Parts: sequence; C-alpha cells; structure tokens
Amino acid sequence: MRTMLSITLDTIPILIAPHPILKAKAKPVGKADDATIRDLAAKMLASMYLAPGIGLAAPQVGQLLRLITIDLMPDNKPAPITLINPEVVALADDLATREEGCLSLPGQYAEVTRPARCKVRYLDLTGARKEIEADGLLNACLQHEIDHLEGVLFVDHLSALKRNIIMRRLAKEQRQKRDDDKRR
Ligand code: K2U
Ligand code: ZN
Repeated sequence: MRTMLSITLDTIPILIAPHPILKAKAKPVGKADDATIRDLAAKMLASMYLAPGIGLAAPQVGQLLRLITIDLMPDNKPAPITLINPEVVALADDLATREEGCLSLPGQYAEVTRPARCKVRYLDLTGARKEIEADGLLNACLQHEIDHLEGVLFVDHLSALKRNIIMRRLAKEQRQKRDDDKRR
C-alpha cells in the first residue's frame, strides 16, 4: 500500500514596501475562533517560516486584520503564538535599541529604539483572553508587529534621511531583482 505524504506549504506572498496596504490601519477581527481566521493564521505561519522570519502581521499578506503570528523558535523548536486584536496595555519608560529588519523591506536593516518592555493583551485562536509581558527580542517583535497593524514600518522610527536612504536602496534592489527575473 503506497502512501503519499503530501505536505502543501500553503503560503501567501508577502507584500513589499512601498505598498498602500502596508500603510493602512488594520480592522479588528470579529469572531476570533472562526475557520477563516484559523486558516489565515496557518497560512501566515507557513509564509513566516518559509521567509524565514520570527513574526508576521496580516497586512503584510494583504489582509487588513488585527492578527499577528510570532515564533521565536526557542531552542530551534517551533513555538507559534497567534495574537488576535492585540493591544499594548503597558510600555516601559526605559528604552532599548536593536537592529531590526522586516520581511516587507527585504535586505534592509537599521537600529530601532523602542520601550524596553511591553505588556500585550490579545485573544488566542480559541477566543480566550491572554496577556503576555516581554523584553528583549520578543518585546521588539511584538512592538514591530503591532506597528504593522497601525500602518507603521520600522523605518518610520528613523530619521527622514535614514528612511529615504533605505527606501531608495530597496526600490533599486527590487528593480534589479525584476530585471534579473526577466532575464531568466
Ligand atoms: O517583517 C516582519 O514583521 C518580521 C520581522 C519581525 C521582527 C523585526 C524586528 C525584530 C524582531 C522581529 C523580521 O523580519 S523576522 C526576521 C528576524 C529574525 C530574527 C531576528 C530579527 C529579525
Ligand atoms: Zn515587519
């Protein structure tokens, strides 16, 4: 008896900046525990792992919904978190600076300063109310992803000069990529 194990990686393309959806404000999720949200979260996780990335927000895959997926892969073991309608309920006064990237600005990195810790309330996929407190990488990721729900990109935290340099370099690299792809 031959068994065919076929795992289809249901991924969705990640939008590249500049894109109007990446600058728009996402809408709250109505029913946290309904099939379309579960399906979208699964597709976002698959797209995030493939990128690879440790976080992804629904606007990055063209869905203006307040939904983010995170997996820091502690000890290289998958530990996905899906946050529905996340709200920052507390931010530390002290700041922390870390180099950030973004799957919607591929190849671009810059140091971003944010509050060093945050407390976030959200719903999980069963609709249960949850709360998470974070510092370090998880703190940066949570703030970075929740920024995406407000149409804010990490470059929006930089000086206009640095932002313009990054956006011009990204546009040039994306043109180069399109030209290379045409040659293939
Ligand atoms: O585009 C995204 O939202 C994914 C981001 C999430 C992130 C940004 C800054 C700091 C932490 C997380 C990244 O591109 S995921 C890639 C990555 C991997 C490890 C550490 C930092 C960034
Ligand atoms: Zn991002």
